Amino acid sequence: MNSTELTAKISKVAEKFGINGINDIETCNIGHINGTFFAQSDKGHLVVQRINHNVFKDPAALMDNIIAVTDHIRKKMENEGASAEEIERSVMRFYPAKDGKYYAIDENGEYWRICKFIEGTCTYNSGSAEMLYQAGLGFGKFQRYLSDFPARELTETIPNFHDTAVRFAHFEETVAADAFNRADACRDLIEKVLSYKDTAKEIVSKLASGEIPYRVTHNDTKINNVLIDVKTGESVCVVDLDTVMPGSLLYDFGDAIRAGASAVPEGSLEFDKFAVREDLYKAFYDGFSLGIGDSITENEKNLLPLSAFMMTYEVGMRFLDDYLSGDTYFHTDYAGQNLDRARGQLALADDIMKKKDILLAIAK
Ligand code: GN1
Ligand code: MG
Repeated sequence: MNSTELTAKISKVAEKFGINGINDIETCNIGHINGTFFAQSDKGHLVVQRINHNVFKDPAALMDNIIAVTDHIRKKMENEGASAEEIERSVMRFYPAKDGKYYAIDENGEYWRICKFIEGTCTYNSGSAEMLYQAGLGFGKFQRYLSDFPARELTETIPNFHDTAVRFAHFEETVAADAFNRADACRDLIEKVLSYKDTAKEIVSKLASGEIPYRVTHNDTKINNVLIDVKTGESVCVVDLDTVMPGSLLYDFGDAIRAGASAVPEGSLEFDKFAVREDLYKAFYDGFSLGIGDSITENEKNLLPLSAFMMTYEVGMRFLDDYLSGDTYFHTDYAGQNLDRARGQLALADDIMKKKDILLAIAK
């Protein structure tokens, strides 16, 4: 789409929300799932997103979740004495469409939503210890605000999202089918994934037995999902709320370590450089535990290093599964990108497993 076509497209979407004067559109290239655009308008700076409804089967329920969660956080902040201005900056604000729904469907059956752009903020794919600390604080606080949210009211936007055992079973089926004849090109990685069969069950079985509690969690805590104030470097707002669902604190901790505490970021082709950095792990842990308050249990604490392994392993397996399935889930920019992503993540997972004891000592 050229820029005139894009302006026409976004303008037409915005109209459904009663928003006019669209200009200055920028395409956001971060994220593997939704389509994201920034635009100026008569209502100010906006984030316009096309919801991937191949991934999110029920966009209406997804938006109900997001509105409920953001309303809840706003109320809690208000009760804690935060100013209206601070709340506006800290919590995502979505615009209703003309029909009152928080999404609109275009002529091609695509789902769109619009929220306010929070000025003076940016995101990082990787960062310094201070940045990791801030990201930890942001995600920790987010979980604390939702600690009394009635989980029953949330729709599971992607069933079994972090059920690593279910994902493992799916992976076995994908390998057996090998529908695109790609398995021979990556036997080493397939064997690696399969070698962790028993480990894959560990966290989900502890959740099922009640050894660790279910909580309302974010479930996609890449550090670029926290907006950072460009002037102060402080965390401002947690974004990408599509997967807020009942889960485990470990999912949020582990995924953030995977994405933020690696020596090289996801997507790097320097496969031998994937390694967990202990300083970044500690920084995230410090921020996260401060943000979440005293509710982290001893069992959860003991499982933090395993969670970092698990989330890295899980996404490595998901990338490889998608590669073997013909690249239908994660957006790719070149052939073989999901295989490359898998290679990096599985190398990182191995490194985390090797350093489990060192990482455990950090949180003690
Ligand atoms: C996807 O939303 P986005 O693109 O940041 C994925 C996450 C993965 C991540 C890997 C809904 O996140 O689970 O960890 O890619 N989101 C969904 O980069 O599947
Ligand atoms: Mg996401």
